[in-house]
Amino acid sequence: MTVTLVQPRHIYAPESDEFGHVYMPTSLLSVAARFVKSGLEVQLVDENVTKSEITGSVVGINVIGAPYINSAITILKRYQSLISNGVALVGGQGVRGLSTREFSSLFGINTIRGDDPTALATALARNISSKETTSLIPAYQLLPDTVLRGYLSGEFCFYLSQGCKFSCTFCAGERSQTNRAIAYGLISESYRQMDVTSEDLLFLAQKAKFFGLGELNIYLSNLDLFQTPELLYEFSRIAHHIRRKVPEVSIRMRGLSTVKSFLSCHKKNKRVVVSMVDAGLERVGFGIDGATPHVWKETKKPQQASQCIEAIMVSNKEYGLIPESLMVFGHNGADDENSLDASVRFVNETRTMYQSVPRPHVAKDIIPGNDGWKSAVFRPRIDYLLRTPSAFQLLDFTTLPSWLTHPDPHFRRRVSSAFLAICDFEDCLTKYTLPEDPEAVPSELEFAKSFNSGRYDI
Ligand code: B12
Ligand code: SF4
Repeated sequence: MTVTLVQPRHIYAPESDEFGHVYMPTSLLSVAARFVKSGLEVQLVDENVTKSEITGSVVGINVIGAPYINSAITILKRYQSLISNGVALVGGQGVRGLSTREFSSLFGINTIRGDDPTALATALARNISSKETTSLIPAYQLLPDTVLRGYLSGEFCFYLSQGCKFSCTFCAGERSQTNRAIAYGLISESYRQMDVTSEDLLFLAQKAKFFGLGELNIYLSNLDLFQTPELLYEFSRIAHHIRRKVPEVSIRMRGLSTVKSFLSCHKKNKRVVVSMVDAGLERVGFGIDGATPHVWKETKKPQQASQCIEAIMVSNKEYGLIPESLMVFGHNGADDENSLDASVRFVNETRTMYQSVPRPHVAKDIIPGNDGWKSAVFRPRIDYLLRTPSAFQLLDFTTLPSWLTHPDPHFRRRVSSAFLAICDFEDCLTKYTLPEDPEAVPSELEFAKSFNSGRYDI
C-alpha cells in the first residue's frame, strides 16, 4: 500500500510555479518514518517545492496550525476521485483540538484523524509505531538530495520533545488542561528516545558535511525548552558528541521557553544551561505574553514581571544568549489600554537594555484546542469558521485583529495599534499580515492576499 503524504503549500506563498516556503516538514517526515517502519510505502509531496501529483489511493495531509485547515480541505477536494475508493488522513497540531463532529464537518465523515492511533491503525490495517521511538532517517532518505540540501541550507525543526505541563488558556499546543469544567488532564513533556535522537542528528550533520554546508540551523521542537532539565542535559551531551564527530559542521540552535522553567533551571541546574550553550544554543524565545499580573492570572501564564526581566537579563548577560520577547497579547476580557501600553513598553525596554528581539503576536480567543474553542460563549463564531473554513486565516497570530477575533471595534483598534507599534521596531522579527476576511469586498480581500504574499512567520 502506498501512502502519499502532503505538506500543503504555505498559505502566503505566491500562487505560481516558484518555490513557496522551503522549510523541512518535520511533522510529516515523522509520520512518513513511522509508516515506513510499519511496512508501508510512502510518497512525500511538499507543495512548497513541487506541484503535488498524487497517484496512490491513501492520502495524508499535515495541518501545522489552524490557518492550514482550508488548504487541507482544498487538497482533499482536488483528489476526491482518487480518495473516494481509498483512505484520507488529516493530522497535525492544527486539527488535534477539533471535536469529532467538527473534524467530520470540515474534512468529511470518512476522513481519518491522523493523531488518533487507534483510528490510524484500523484505517491502515496495521499498528503504527510511536513517534518517540521512531528515527526520521528512513524519511530523510526518501527525499532527493537536492530537496534535503535545500531544507538543510536554512533553518529546520529538529523533533526533540513534545508537550508542556502548563495550561495557558490561549495556547492550542499539546499542553495540560486544568479547567475541570471542560476537560481535565495533566501532561508532562515527552522526549524522544535518546538513541534515536542521536542517530538522527548525526545523520543530518553528516549529510550537511556531504553537501558542503558549514552549519545546521536548528529550531528545537520543545514547547518549553528547560522544562525537563535532566533530559535536556542528555541531549546537550549528544550534540557535543556529534560536534566532535563531524567538526566541519557547527550546530546552531534556538528554542522556546517559559521564563519560569528557564529561571528554575538556571538556579538549580546551571550546568544544563551552560552545556546547551556550549552545544550551540544561541537564541531563546521567552513567552512573555502580557505585561501585567491581571493578564497573566486570567490567561494562567505562570509568571511575574520581575521574572520576565530576570530571565531575559540572565540569559543575555550571564549566558550570552539572544533573548526574544515573544509577546502574544491583545486578549479579549483580560487586556485593556494600560496593559497593551505596558506590553509595548516591556518589549521596547528589554530590546534596548538586553538586546531582546521583539516577536509580537495577536492573541486569538478561539483556536482549535485552546480554552476558548471549548467555551459555549464562542459557539456562534466557531460555527461560522466551520461553515467558512477560509476564515481560519483570521486566526493566524501574525494577522491583525478582525471582527471575528476582536468583536469590540474600539478594543480591536487599540490592539492593532499596540501590535503595529511593536512591529515597527527595527529589530522586530514578526512580519504582520492582514485579515483575508471572507466578508470583505473583493478588492479588499485581493489587497490583503497580495500584501500577505511571502510574509512567512518564523
Ligand atoms: C517547527 C514549527 C513551525 C515551523 C513549521 C515548519 C513546517 N512546515 O513544519 C514554522 C516556524 C514555519 C511554524 C509556523 C507556524 N506555527 Co508552528 N510550530 C513548530 C513546532 C515548534 C514544531 C513542530 C514539529 O515539527 N513538531 C514535531 C512533530 C513530530 O510533532 P507533531 O507536529 O505533533 O506531529 C505528530 C502528530 O501531530 C501526527 N501528525 C502530524 N501531521 C500528520 C499528518 C498525518 C497524515 C498523520 C497521519 C499524522 C500527523 O504525527 C506526528 C508525529 O509522527 C511546533 C511546536 C510543537 N512542539 O509541536 C509549533 C506549532 C505547531 N506551531 C504552531 C502555530 C500556531 C504556528 C503558526 C500557525 C503560527 C501563526 N503565525 O499563527 C505558524 C504557521 C503560520 C502560517 N500562516 O503558515 C502551534 C500550533 C497550535 C495549534 N494547535 O494550532 C504550535 C504547536 C506551537 C504552539 N506553542 O502553540 N511552526
Ligand atoms: S503557551 Fe507555552 S507555556 Fe503556556 S501552555 Fe502553551 S506551550 Fe506551555
